[in-house]
Amino acid sequence: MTVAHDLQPEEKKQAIVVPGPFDIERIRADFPTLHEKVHGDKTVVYLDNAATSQKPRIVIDTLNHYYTHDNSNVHRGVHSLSQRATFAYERARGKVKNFLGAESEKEIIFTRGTTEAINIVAQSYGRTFLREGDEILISEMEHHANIVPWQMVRNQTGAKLRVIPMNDRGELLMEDFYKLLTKRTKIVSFVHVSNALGTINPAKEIIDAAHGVGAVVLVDGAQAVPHTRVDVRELDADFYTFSAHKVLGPTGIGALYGKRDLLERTPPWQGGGDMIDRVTFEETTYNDLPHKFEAGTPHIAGAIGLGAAIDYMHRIGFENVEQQEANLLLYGTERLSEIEGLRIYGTAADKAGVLSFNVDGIHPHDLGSIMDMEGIATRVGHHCAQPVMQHFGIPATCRASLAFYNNTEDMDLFVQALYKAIRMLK
Ligand code: 7TS
Repeated sequence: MTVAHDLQPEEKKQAIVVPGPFDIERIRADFPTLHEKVHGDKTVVYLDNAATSQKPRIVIDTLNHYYTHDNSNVHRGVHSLSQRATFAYERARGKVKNFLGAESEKEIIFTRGTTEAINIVAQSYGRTFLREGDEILISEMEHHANIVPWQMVRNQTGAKLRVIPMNDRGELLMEDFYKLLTKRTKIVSFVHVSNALGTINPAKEIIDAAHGVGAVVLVDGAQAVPHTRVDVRELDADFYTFSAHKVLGPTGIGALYGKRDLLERTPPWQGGGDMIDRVTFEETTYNDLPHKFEAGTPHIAGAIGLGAAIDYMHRIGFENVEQQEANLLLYGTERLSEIEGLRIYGTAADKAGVLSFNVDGIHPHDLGSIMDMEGIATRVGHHCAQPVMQHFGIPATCRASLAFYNNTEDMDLFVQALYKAIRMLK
């Protein structure tokens, strides 16, 4: 029986929130950090959402509630607090399952984030099944988290790493993809939405083609799930990964989705508590899915906080998220295009809310620092996608990345600060 005391704060609130039309100011009021001041009296204009999102009050309250009322270890206590913690943790898994459109909770592994999820697949699935001469296919626009783990497993197994090139708009060259895809291709691992360019890749087409040659497909969804509804069964992805902190949740938690039969066939990654069935000094048998892949005490509060974040995203609604971000992207692109000597990197036909750019003769770090003095939070650097920078022959870009809680005023303040920085630096 659920008593009122057991309710997580997001559920109490859910009971009284009536979904209404998209009211940006009311939404912004839910995010305390959007009202923070920096450099004295400058209110933060947060345009670094691809690095991490801000957190709504309900997520912060949920973490607080868990540590205040339910804190205990999961899966091992007969006592009430442990049962409450286990209930909340496993319920969060159910929310992730629904969020991704998975068939079963057994297919949802909690990880530290996208990076850990990809490493698990590379080291457990990849290292077990790859043979010398097999090929792993990734793309030119991958985050380092979807490059380095494959290089490591390549070195361990003798497999080869192949790369799908892109054009100067930041679109994958699909003709080259089809040429690279052969019977030797065993794993295709690609980014759903590029963090450095904003490109939305044709995921379904890539997955279907990869399945045509018998390859297994991992999709790095770190930049997709904050902006669009994802359905892993519709996509037919074999593995799908994301990080909670980019979609309103806490850091240190994320998820790996894997098709059940694949996860069943894949050996565990780490050994320890929770992932075992029976242990003797001679041998160990492993726990059922998903626990087989969750050795040790997990980030319990983080998972519950992610559940609250998912509930919040559902209340906003992905139609609203997509509409708001598309409007801001269009507006931002137009305003930036008016600036002399400014080049936008990433102009794909299908694009998410990322504006990566440079201004002739100015180092992006200088732009970023001066804009910060005005309260504008952008990202400067290679965005952990150095091959993208190499493609364009540049060391870095300045990147403004959007979320549904940004508004037109944010874009105006950003562009105004950019003009000021250019005047100072030219
Ligand atoms: N994949 C993509 C596409 C990403 O954008 C990121 C993080 C990761 C993987 C790694 O995620 P993590 O949560 O495991 O660290 N991207 C960025 C970024 O664009 N700026 O900072 C982090």
